[in-house]
Amino acid sequence: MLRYLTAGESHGPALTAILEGMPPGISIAQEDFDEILKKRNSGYGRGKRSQMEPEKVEVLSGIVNGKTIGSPIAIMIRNADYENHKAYMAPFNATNPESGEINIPLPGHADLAGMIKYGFKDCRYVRERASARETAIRTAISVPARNFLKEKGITSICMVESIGGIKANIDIDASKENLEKSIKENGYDYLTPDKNIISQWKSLIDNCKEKNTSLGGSGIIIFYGLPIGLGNYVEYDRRLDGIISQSIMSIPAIKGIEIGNAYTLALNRGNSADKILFDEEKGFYRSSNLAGGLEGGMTNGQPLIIRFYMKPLPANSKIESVDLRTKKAFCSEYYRSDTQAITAAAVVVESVVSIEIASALL
Ligand code: EPS
Repeated sequence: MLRYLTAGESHGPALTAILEGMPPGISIAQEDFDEILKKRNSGYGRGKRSQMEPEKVEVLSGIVNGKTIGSPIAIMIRNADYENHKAYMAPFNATNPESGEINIPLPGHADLAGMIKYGFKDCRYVRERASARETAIRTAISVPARNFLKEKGITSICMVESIGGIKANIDIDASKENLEKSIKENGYDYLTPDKNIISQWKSLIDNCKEKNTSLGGSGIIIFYGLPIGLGNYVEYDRRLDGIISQSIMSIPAIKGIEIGNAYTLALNRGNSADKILFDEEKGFYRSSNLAGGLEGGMTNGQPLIIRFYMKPLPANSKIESVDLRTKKAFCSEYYRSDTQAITAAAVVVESVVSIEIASALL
């Protein structure tokens, strides 16, 4: 079984992670980290912060000469923006701690509940750790798991399905090769196989950027090549659908997930299960995949199909809040943000699920 922890504040010196349980002998290259982090950071409509971070992974342990050695893997990404926040984020002898105070809790963020929970007098420390910046290191620490899965013939794709209510036309039953090819051709900016949607998404993003608002959306992740029986039905906490859901719902701004055709099935009356068929050549097989590859908490040999739903990010202008010092109504102010981060979220969802699938496989 794999387990991992991350540490790091958004504007602190660095993000770090330790992954324990990877077997020895898995090939890993520096470029594997570079490529996946570039993909996470590339979406059209990402904010200034993502452009200022070089996202260079430093491997501190567990990988020697391009292969895992079975011991815990520790990695680090330094935050370039720390230089601009040192006055209040330095671990010792901060020169101006008060200058970092955040006194208007941002609605939609962890700010208010977090500061009350810990008894902080402002929101800085909550904002720093609750920030989606943390998902950079979660993406990076998925690389050993991704490479392990690839060696076992398990691959995945991630894509954006909708931005701001404008939905792409995606045939999820198309071959993996075709989907992958179209996504690649359309580029990391949009991460979608539907070329025709891009101009609409672009004008929507440009429009929202001008107004300092942000867009919600949804994405699809598909895993191929999974054997039958990953996960378990015998105990609630070993059901793979539950494990996967937790990992996805822990990503900031993700408010819902769907496995297979769940939301459509919920409207159905009568049986909506995928028939079990048998053929000498194929063995047991299914002619449909409404269940999205999971039945009874286990993989059933079909592609695993996951959708995630992300809310707009809250750092937009003028949401009603309260000034913590005066307790008077005070609108939150615009703070630099991502106009859309659904492209990034798609990569992050694929990353956290890769770790859980690798863990189940082990
Ligand atoms: C985030 C706020 C923004 C985002 C950040 C998540 O950062 P900053 O506060 O520095 O402007 O850019 O996401 C990332 C830095 C990232 O790498 O994805 C938040 O408050 O959650």
